[in-house]
Amino acid sequence: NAAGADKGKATYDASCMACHAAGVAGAPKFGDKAAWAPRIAQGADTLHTHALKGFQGKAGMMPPKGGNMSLKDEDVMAAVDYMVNAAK
Ligand code: HEB
Repeated sequence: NAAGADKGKATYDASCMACHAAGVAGAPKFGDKAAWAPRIAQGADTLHTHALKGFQGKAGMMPPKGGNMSLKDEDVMAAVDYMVNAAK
């Protein structure tokens, strides 16, 4: 919904953009369809879990909640959905 999308963007801008805008240290770049396609193929549950709990992949290290543990789970998941929608 619209409120969720706003929250997703706000969370992305505050806590995810630092790495995902430019693709720092192996982070899949915002809006890069080729980089996101195989990740999106894992399914939303896996992407949400990796963003919440952190994830060591081949490209690098995704820190739990992007390193901002004060974020609410629902806001982190909204940020993931915002990033996924931008890369479809
Ligand atoms: Fe990140 C990855 C989300 C922040 C780094 N990420 C990622 C993914 C997602 C995300 C969904 C995919 C996963 C899979 O594929 O499974 N992030 C996110 C969010 C945020 C973030 C939502 C906010 C909260 N990141 C971040 C930061 C950083 C990062 C801040 C830096 C420090 N990531 C990253 C990397 C990666 C990621 C490096 C890749 C990993 C591999 O290897 O693959």
